[in-house]
Amino acid sequence: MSEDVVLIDKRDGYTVITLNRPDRLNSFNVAQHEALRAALDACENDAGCGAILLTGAGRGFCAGQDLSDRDPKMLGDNPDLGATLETWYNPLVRKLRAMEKPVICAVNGVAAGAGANIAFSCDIVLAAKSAKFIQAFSKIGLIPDAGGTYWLTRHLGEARAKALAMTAEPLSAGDAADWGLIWKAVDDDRLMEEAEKLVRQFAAGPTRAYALTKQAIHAASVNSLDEQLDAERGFQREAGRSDDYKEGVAAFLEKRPADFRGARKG
Ligand code: T3D
Repeated sequence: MSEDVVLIDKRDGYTVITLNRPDRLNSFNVAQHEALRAALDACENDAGCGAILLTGAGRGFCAGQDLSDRDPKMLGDNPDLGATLETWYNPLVRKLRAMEKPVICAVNGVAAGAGANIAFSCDIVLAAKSAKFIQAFSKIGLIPDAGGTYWLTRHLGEARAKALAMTAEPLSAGDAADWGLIWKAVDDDRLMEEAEKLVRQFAAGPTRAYALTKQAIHAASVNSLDEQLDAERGFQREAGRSDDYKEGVAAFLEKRPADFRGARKG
């Protein structure tokens, strides 16, 4: 039953995962959480999957939590939102960050609440120019979650983080790119083409080097320069032991395109 709330399209070397509850702007209910988790686990364990493309069906990317599951008239007592974060949103953000394969997010329309912050948890975010990012939480008496307070503060600084979180004003895709929250805003009709070009490039690339690059960049946000130089030494030592490194150098010297094995070889 949960399959069709998330569509999984395995292509040559990569997988496209589409959140698929368009009549609810792909907001999360438990079924969609379960299906997305299973899809990401499957990608993680699939030797033929070198990269992941996450997007949404219909006119939105994701409107965060499905609020019809939080209707006070149905629930009576307030739900324990700490528990739902612990069970669903926090593991999702951690999984996207820790995934050893690049995760590209194509934000096809509005991304609100946790939907915005899940997009920011991906490695590379492209957004349609018409898309908007909305920290909708304050409108319902909540704080930004799914890493929102982290992404906004890290990428934008306190002034913009607080204003976006407390006003819940929509941020255009263009401003999100100019402010460094996402990689690029692209014309709506070119979004999927651009995203697929990128994901195909990663699928044919040195998967282990990408994983180590992610880890190194994540470590940089807490390390001193000395610590980071030491971390780079360790990561580069590992990258330098890979067949993909040998192939990359050989291809350069032989003036031909590299034929990386990447995820296909583990
Ligand atoms: O609860 C926990 O577990 C804690 C975790 C919380 C994480 C969170 O994400 S909390 C924040 C939840 N999200 C929101 O507050 C956003 C709510 N949605 C909106 O503010 C607006 O829908 C948008 C600004 C995103 C888009 O506006 P618009 O005008 O383009 O579309 P719309 O007409 O509002 O929405 C279209 C339909 O989707 C509509 O249904 P209808 O009237 O056609 O039957 C609307 O009710 C539905 N929809 C949109 N967002 C949600 C939703 N239904 C349930 N939950 C939603 N989040």
